[in-house]
Amino acid sequence: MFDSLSDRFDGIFTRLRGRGRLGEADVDEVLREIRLALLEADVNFTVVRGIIERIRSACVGADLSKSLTPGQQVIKIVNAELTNVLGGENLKITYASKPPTVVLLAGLQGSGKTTGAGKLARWFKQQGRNPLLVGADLQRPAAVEQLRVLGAQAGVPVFSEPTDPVSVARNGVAEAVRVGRDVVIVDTAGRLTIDADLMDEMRLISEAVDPHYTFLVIDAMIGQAAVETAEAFHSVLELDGVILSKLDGDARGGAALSVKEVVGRPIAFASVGEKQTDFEQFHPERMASRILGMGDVLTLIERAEQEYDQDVAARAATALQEGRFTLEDFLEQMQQLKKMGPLQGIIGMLPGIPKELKNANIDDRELGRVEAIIRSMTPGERVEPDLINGSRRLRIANGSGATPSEVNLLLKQFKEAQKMMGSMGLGGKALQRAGSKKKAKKSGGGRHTPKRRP
Ligand SMILES: Nc1nc2c(ncn2[C@@H]2O[C@H](COP(=O)(O)OP(=O)(O)O)[C@@H](O)[C@H]2O)c(=O)[nH]1
Ligand SMILES: [Mg+2]
Repeated sequence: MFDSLSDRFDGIFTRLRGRGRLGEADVDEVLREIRLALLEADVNFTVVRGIIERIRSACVGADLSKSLTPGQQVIKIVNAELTNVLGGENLKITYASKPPTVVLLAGLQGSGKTTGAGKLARWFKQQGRNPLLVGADLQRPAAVEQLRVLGAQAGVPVFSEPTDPVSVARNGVAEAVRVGRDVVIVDTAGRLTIDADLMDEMRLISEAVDPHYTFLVIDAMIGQAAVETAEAFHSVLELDGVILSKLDGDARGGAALSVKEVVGRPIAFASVGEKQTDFEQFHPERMASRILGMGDVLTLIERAEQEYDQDVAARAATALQEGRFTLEDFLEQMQQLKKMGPLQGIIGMLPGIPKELKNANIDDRELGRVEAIIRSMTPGERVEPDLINGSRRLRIANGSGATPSEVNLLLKQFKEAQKMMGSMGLGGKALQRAGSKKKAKKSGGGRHTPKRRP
């Protein structure tokens, strides 16, 4: 996800970290590099100009010449700016006081609407809702069938009928009222390009169901062309947000970084793979730190909470928070990890993992080896790896069928990850921050107000 952009930032920041004080010329050079990196990532030109101007004025305001760690200051400023460009806060869904809450999906053909509808249904279900999927794409007979399969996977009923898209949508909402479903997700037909027919149909469907949320599904791979698509749909439908799909592909970041700035609507959800679990709420702050190579521990923890055993997740979170994440926890995580799908994706979210490791093809066999090594340690060694001297290392290696240097490598990597979490304050501050945000949300209510107040 945004690999080339991440790599560019990685290079820029690695050079920065080694620097002492930064003069004006140094800042200019960094800004030039950031500008190039963003343009290369297919970010809209106007957006790039805005980003660079804001970073420059923040740098001037921060008076880098006085700062002891100017490099880190710059990274912080860039992180804040990327977060801002990606939408600042994440969009919070509020539910209609008189159900159902109606969600309309729009988008070009192949953008991922139907897949997204299924994922969204699963997501709402996880939030404790009872969604109904409505198949209003009657262009191809297979479209409704595809939705039925996805609905069955998510355990969510699907409504459709061989009439016309507008009637299906309208009757779908009536059906939800009748059977007591509190969220309706309407999947619609797309076209290969924006045309008047499509826009007319979408407008009529929208008028028929009066949606609380209209989401445009955008394929992240189309880069800044997303801006044009979003503007066209926005002019007819008044979008509430974007669902960015196929972020697992070699997307360059142009779509994500351009849309909010130009259209003024946030990215609400991100789809990161073909499986139903490959779907998450979009968090600008986390995405920014992922782009900047700072890892994404919060998303990892959130996903862990969904897929993991709750107790194990709670223990891991506490261990992280208290800065005592041991090999014992690590082993427990390993077992849970297997449930969470492609390892590659998970590793990409961890901070402090070297690039070589991220690119390496890590499979379950290697996971098995790590597990074997940790299992060959005594409980004491797992809590305090510093106990492991030469002879203990040999014993562990023999016991697990690994070489002593493999044992060493594992210990080194574990230590680095532990140190990184500590120094970034991810164990403590970030989690506390997440906690206090949750509280703030409860007392303050949702930030996003639906257009219609039933
Ligand atoms: N890799 C990947 N594929 C996706 C993602 N979202 C959708 N797809 C695939 O993209 C294709 C088109 O998706 P579909 O939902 O049918 O698009 P629609 O025409 O807008 O309804 C399908 O083959 C999906 O499996 C994603 O996030 N990652
Ligand atoms: Mg479809």
